[in-house]
Amino acid sequence: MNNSLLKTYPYELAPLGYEFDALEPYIDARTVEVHHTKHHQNYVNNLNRIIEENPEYKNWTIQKFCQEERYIPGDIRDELLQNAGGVYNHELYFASMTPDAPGQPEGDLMDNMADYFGSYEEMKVEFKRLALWLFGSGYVHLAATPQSWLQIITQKNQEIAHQSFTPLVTLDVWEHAYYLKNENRRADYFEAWWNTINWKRAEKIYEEIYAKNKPFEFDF
Ligand code: MN3
Repeated sequence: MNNSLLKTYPYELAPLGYEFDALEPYIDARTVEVHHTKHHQNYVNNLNRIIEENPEYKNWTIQKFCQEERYIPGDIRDELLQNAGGVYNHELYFASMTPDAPGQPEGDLMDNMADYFGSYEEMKVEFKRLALWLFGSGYVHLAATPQSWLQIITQKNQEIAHQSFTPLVTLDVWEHAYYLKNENRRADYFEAWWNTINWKRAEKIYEEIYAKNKPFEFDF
C-alpha cells in the first residue's frame, strides 16, 4: 500500500483518482486543481530535474533518500529531500481523500482507537489540536507503528514521516491547501477536510499491519 516510497526516477504525477470538483463542497475544485497540477506537479518536476543533474541517484528510491541522507552531499541534500518529500507527502494527502467518504472508520482501526485515544471522537480532537498547533507549513498524520500502535504525528515542511510510522491518513496544512476558500482559517479547512477522509483506505493499510501483530499468533 505504501509503495510510493519505493518509486524511482522518472517520477510522475500520481493520478488523483477523482475529479477536481469531486470533493465539493468541502474542498473546492480550484484549490484541488491548483494544488495537484501546480504544487504537486512542481515537486515532481523539481525532483526529476535534480536527478537529471545528478544521475548517480537515478536508481535511488524515496526511501533510500531518507535512509541514506547522510551520504548525499550537502549542496544538494536539502533540495533533493524537500522535493522527494513534496512528491511523497502529496501522494499521501490526495489519496487520503475521496468523494465517497464513509464518515468514520470501521473494524480493527475503529476498535483500537479506544486504546490509543479513548475514542474516535477523542482521536479527532487530538488530530485537530495538532493541525492547529503546527506552526507554519507541514503535515499531520494518523499513523501506525509496526506494532500497530496508533498515533497522531506532525512533520514540518516536506519532511518525510520516520520509517517506523506508516501514515494511514494525511492532512496537508500548507496554506496553499486551503487559502483560496478558507483564507487564514485553518480550523474551517480542518472541519471541511474531515468529511473527505478515505477511511476505507486507512482501514486496509491498518489491517495489513495489524494482521501481523494479532495477539495469540506468536510462534512458540
Ligand atoms: Mn500541498
